[in-house]
Amino acid sequence: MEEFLPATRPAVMGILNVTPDSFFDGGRYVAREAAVRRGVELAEEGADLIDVGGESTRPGASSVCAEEEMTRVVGVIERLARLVDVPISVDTMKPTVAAAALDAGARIINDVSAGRWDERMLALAAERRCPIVLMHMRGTPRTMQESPVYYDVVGEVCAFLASRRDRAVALGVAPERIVLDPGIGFGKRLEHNLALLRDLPRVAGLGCPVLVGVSRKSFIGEILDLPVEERLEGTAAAVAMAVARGARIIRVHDVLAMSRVVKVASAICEGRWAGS
Ligand code: HH2
Repeated sequence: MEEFLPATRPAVMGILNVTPDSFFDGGRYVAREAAVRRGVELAEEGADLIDVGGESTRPGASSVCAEEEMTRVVGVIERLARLVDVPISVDTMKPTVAAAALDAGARIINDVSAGRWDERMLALAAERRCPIVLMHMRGTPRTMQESPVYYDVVGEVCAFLASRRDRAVALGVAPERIVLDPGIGFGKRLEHNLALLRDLPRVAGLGCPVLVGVSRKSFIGEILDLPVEERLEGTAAAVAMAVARGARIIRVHDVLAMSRVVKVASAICEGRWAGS
């Protein structure tokens, strides 16, 4: 995965949801042209990676069949891969969608089920020798917010991620191609999300690059009592803290603003910056 990450700071992954129902950008980029234009804009804003998704994973979202998901993402990835020099990841739990996306030019798989939805995803990553993001989630998007209970959320998430990493390695994925993600907002209450961000160094201690997705999520809305459109500053605070605690990839909607946040937070932590 290192080949896709900047040497001096964490990477900024721009979100491109080709869906009618995503919690922030749902419906904005359903038309292929609009999605491709947004992808180019994300690249121009400074995205190091672009994550293209065709199925919303917001709490309670209903699932989409593989054919529909493919129709949404494959054409967009094909066009975008020709237009921008930014590696594209595909945000999907379905190996058939991931395979078609890789054929169309995506280079990374982002599986929020960590290969539990369909374990053939791990075999696919092994076969294609591509990096894969393994994320922690309780249950499925439909059920994940039904009273999540943990005794030790950080310990349980770390144990889950370690076991999914080991499973991926057993199925042939090279350890250096694995990225781990604590799954902020996926089957977690506010206190669980805060504990995971506070104790992020324990997740990073598993030895793989860590991806964190906090962008405009509801835990920020709960703290500030603000709707999704007004969570930019809260996102900035969470991004800066995630950088300080060892995140290597930050997944965000607002690439221009958050890449500035990442650069300053990282310069403070590392004492170096681009050009230093
Ligand atoms: N969060 C979302 C979707 N995919 N992937 C990873 N690895 N980590 C995340 O935290 C993550 C993710 C949810 O955000 P978004 O894509 O904006 O919304 P939706 O699922 O409604 O499309």
